[in-house]
Amino acid sequence: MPITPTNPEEPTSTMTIAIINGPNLNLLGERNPEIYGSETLQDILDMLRCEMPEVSFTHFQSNHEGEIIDRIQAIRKDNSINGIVINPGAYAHYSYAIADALRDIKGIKPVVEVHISNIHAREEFRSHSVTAACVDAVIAGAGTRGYLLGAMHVKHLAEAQTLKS
Ligand code: CA2
Repeated sequence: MPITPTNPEEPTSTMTIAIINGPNLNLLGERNPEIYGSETLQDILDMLRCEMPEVSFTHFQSNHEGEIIDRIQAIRKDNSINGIVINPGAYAHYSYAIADALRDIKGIKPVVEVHISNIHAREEFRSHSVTAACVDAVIAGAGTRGYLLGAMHVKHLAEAQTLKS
């Protein structure tokens, strides 16, 4: 974690968490409020920045599998990013390629998978996540607050990792 030397007597460390959202999540807030609520991705980011002002957040959304994999690979190499909160969207249910990319970062940087809806209480195909085994924790059904819970857990794991190193 980089140390920002503001006051040499009180060094403050900057933690950066990357938020990744998969396909169709750019439509949040526009349709299906009964399942996904009425907040947009921008509302979620504003909430994260308001609730965790000590953390810096980056955001990436894509409807394309390869772009999500490229982003995960870039974060693995980027020393300024401490961990990831990812909602892989429907890719969670079948993308072995994203699962492989997440498996490659596992143990190096903390990753929490978030689903806004309770995927276990919906259609059968949604109840299995192939990416879940490749991350540190999964939060499903907590609504958009799941991103905050995920970010808090990533922060906790990243701090624990720093203490060990
Ligand atoms: O519950 C979640 O967060 C999901 O990851 C959302 C995915 C879905 O395929 C997963 O099974 C569960 C899809 C998000 C689609 O979001 C839309 C929002 C508004 C309008 C259309 C789609």
